[in-house]
Amino acid sequence: MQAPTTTNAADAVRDSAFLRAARGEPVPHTPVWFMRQAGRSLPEYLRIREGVSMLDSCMQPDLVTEITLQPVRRYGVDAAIFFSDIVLPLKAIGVDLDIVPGVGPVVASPVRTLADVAAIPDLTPEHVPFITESVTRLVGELGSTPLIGFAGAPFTVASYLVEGGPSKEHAKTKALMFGAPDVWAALMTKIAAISTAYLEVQVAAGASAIQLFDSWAGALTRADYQAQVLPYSTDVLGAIGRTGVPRIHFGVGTGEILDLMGQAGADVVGVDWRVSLADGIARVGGRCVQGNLDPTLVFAPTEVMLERADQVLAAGRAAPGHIFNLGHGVIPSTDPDQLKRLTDHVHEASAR
Ligand code: 1CP
Repeated sequence: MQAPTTTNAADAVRDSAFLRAARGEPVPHTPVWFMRQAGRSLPEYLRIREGVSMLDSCMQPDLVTEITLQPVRRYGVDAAIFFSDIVLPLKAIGVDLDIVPGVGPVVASPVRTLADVAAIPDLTPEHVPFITESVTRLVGELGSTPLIGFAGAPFTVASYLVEGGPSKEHAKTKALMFGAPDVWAALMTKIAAISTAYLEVQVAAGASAIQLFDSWAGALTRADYQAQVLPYSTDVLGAIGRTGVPRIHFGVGTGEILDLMGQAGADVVGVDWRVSLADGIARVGGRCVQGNLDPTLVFAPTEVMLERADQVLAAGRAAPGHIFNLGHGVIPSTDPDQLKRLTDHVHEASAR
């Protein structure tokens, strides 16, 4: 009896609104999920994380499974995003780093030289058995709901490695890019291989789509993005393309480079809220899009939030496929009830 159940669930996932939209196929309703839907805006998340550090929680399959499922249960979103962090693969291969509460990822010895890059090992599945276990368990628990795996794109991960922590200007990272092209190329090549291997582990264990987060790519000029960053993200997306799962490519403040991000080979391009979705669709020409309600609209009166959601839905009809999302992650002080109302509204207003 086990085999037919598994097959039915796999068929239902393949036929889900989320994966249909990512492939540009007709959908019963516009699928919706929220970047950072698991995490600090949920009281059940805060409770389960009490006394467990962020990185430890990412390495415990029971916690990863529960935290990933929490927003699916609460909101009824069309996809789960795997609970982890973009620096987790670095931790797993032995880079000395921590996620400091209220700060973010902090790296003990920032990367500056070719020797620093050479000291970073490649990632193999043996480094991350807990990822394989967590994804396998989750796919079993999720039934017909697809699981999105994710990784950081080379530029965004490089920023943490070079700066040593969160940064607004990414000045040291860009200085390395401008001034030490050999170190830059070696570092970006190394991170691209790590992100690819990390995504391959998630897909092999059953993730049915992936998102490549290049959150800080909007800090670059078009020319620098095209010459110094795009080729490495293209390598990651190309490698994952061979697995057959849809690929989403997202960054913040990327209006000026959205067309280039589309050229990196993703099936779906994430649009942040600063660009109107209509403009975003025109810029990525012919690709599916994800987005892009301003994440602060959850703090507006509900009717205002829903009116703006309707505008996003209407604009999304011009794309071959549209996945509704916020234009960046859920803000921690967000009222979960607003996200529940938003999810229900997207489903009802877009039902065809
Ligand atoms: O203790 C805590 O709760 C720490 C907060 C936290 C959480 C809940 C961090 C630290 N990471 C995460 C989980 C996480 N990170 C997820 C899974 C949850 C979900 O989406 O539902 C994901 C997808 C990420 C990805 C991530 N981490 C990105 C890309 C997405 C984005 O928001 O742009 C980035 C840039 C990071 C780095 C990071 N990790 C944590 C923080 C606070 C940050 C940002 C720090 C900065 O401003 O540079």
